[in-house]
Amino acid sequence: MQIKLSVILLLLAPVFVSASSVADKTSLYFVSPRNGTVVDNPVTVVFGLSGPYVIVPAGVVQEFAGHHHLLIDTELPDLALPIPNNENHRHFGGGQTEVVLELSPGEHRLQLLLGDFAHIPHKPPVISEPIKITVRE
Ligand SMILES: [Cu+2]
Repeated sequence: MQIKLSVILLLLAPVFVSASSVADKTSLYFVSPRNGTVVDNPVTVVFGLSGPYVIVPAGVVQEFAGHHHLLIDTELPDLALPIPNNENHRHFGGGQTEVVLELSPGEHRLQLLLGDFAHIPHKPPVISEPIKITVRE
């Protein structure tokens, strides 16, 4: 009985670890601008993604795939719900990997969050480190 249980656990283990290990191997980051930089309008923001996750348009149901969301001057939303769609939560459902923004002068916080076909963060979520930039007058 002990042996059978061990075998079952061994067989199940990869199923439990795969989603988190795939997320761990994935890196979501800003190619530009760099954290802490001072920039001029318009600001070209380039999204970087490396690892097993890939970018697909919204609506495409595919494992370890999603589309970019840019969070502007806001904290992370509820990760169990669809990401809000407003000025502070921009969706790139076409599969875009960059955007040109006009931002008000001053400091801004930017963060990237991947969402699935239904705009819901993955489990576990794929999130970038937040960056701070300063837009010149
Ligand atoms: Cu979305």
